[in-house]
Amino acid sequence: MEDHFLSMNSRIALRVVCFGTLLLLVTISAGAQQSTPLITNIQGRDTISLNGSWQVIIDPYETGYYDYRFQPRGDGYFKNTKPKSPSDLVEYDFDSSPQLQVPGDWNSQDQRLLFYEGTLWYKKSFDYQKKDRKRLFVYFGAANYVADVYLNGEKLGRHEGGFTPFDFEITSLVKDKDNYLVVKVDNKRRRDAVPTLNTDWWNYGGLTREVRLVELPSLFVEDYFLQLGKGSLDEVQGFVKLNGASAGESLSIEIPEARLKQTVTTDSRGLAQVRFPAKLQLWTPENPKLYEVVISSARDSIRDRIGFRSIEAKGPDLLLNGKPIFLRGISIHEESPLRGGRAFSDDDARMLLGWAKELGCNFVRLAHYPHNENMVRLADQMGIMVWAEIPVYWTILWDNQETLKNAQNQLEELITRDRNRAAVILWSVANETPVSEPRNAFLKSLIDSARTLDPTRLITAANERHYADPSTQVVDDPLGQYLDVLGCNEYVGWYDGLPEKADGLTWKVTLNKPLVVSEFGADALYGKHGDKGQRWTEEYQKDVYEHQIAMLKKIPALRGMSPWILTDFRSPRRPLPGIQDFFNRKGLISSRGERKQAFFVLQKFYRELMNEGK
Ligand code: GCB
Repeated sequence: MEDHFLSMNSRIALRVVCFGTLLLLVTISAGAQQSTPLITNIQGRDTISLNGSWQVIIDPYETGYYDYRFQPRGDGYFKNTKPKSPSDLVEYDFDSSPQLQVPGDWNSQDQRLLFYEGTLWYKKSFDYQKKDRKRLFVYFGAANYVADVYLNGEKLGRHEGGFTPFDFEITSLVKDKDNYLVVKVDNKRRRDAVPTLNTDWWNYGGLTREVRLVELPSLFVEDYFLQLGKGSLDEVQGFVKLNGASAGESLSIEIPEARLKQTVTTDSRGLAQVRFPAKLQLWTPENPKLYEVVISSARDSIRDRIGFRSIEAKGPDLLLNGKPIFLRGISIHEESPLRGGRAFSDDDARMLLGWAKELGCNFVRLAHYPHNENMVRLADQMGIMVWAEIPVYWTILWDNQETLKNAQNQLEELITRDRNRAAVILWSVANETPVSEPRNAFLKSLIDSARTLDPTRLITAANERHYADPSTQVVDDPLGQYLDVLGCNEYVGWYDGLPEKADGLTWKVTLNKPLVVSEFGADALYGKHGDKGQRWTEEYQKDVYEHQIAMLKKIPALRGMSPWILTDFRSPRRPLPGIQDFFNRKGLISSRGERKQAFFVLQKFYRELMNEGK
């Protein structure tokens, strides 16, 4: 299996998508070690969970990694060394160290770690019954932010980016007994990283999503992309990629309920193009129909539940399956208000999306980074359309090639993971980024990649707007020319004047494209009451929503909105004692699950829209 142990000096990832024309994107990422190609649909695989208690060592000085001359140590904590005799000096011991739960951020599990930004080592031991002709991978749902992964003292690789999955093949390293998997996770913020130093959310560190061992046959379905072709309502297009295969392997794609079966053959890269006519019940928010799809090769078979629908922008209209829609949305951070900390479980997803439904939403903006896969899968089942985004936020280093590569990689991992989900209609490449030539070029390059990786969905970004004169707001960010949908954040009534300022504003959108107001809002502490002119009260927040809704109704190109935000969330930028206490209080729901007055204002508006058939 040594030849499959792809990792060492460079990675060449081939992603080929056929939608009319054959597009070939070759990503060559240099770097000392890399993960193996991302495996799609881990949930559909035979896996062994490594979730649960892991031993941890807090290491703010990175003593487990560097020696006293600050050179990487050959005998770092990843060796899990034990003293061999009473005179041996070993200054750490995983087995008597404290434990943390995985999945889970470290900040919300130990009060001492609430503000911690640095390195923490995780260790999990396991036995494994090796199976003939099976390959074994270790899969991480996400680790924030840089993860260095070791098995039995050997380095598997490094992954950068806090919100996307990665995996490593461990077939040749795993033993029957006493394997030890060690992960160094470092969440120090860096100027050149994605996101950069400055954000408005908590920098939750650690193994924040699940960890699994994945058993696969020698030739296995690594990735697939099956959706209706762009603009089509009756043709499935895409590809299947067979890992370990060369030309001439036969694959079938079956949708049993629709009595459809298609056979295709791989090319020299193990890749098979797919295209077949299919009369299917289309996925809509009202009827989120998912079909069981079975992909089989001689030695592998995987099932998924996939919805089929089309999404297009035509002039200012958004068309779902050819029919105009309005996005009744809300923005959501990946935070579990009741438990505290990063959301990761099915229950978390059910709670957050359940609240969005209660509000009357058919759409959520999963801000400001890729949320966990459960969330997107549940949105698929519940009929909630999704805006998915990467953490290109505020002032990224636009001129830095490494930063761009990093953002590209996060985008590729997000799209690879989620492009079979009908719920996802929009990929967003950025949030509130300041206009400049280098920024435009950086984002244009991300937009191009997104289109290559997925030609079926619409591309957006949450941009800003400016004043042409004191009563005219203009949406004319130059990035708009490359986008399908114009996202725009504005805070009239909170950072920008008082609530009634909205009444006198006219909006101009220079391009003939759909506009989504991707943020507006105001902070309110649940239970704090007063005059509507008093900041931080529920009355003030409610007033902002009332004036905003009246203003938004008058924008002709408006095709959706995702106010900021469903629930209060932690942010180090929000220190005001007694009010914020390190929470951004723009939630319509408090950090204890209580609905604020503005919740009901938005709910009423969304009900009106629904009654109008929107
Ligand atoms: C924004 C950001 C969002 C912040 C929000 C706020 O424009 O996109 O991340 O949390 O404003 O509350 O200031």
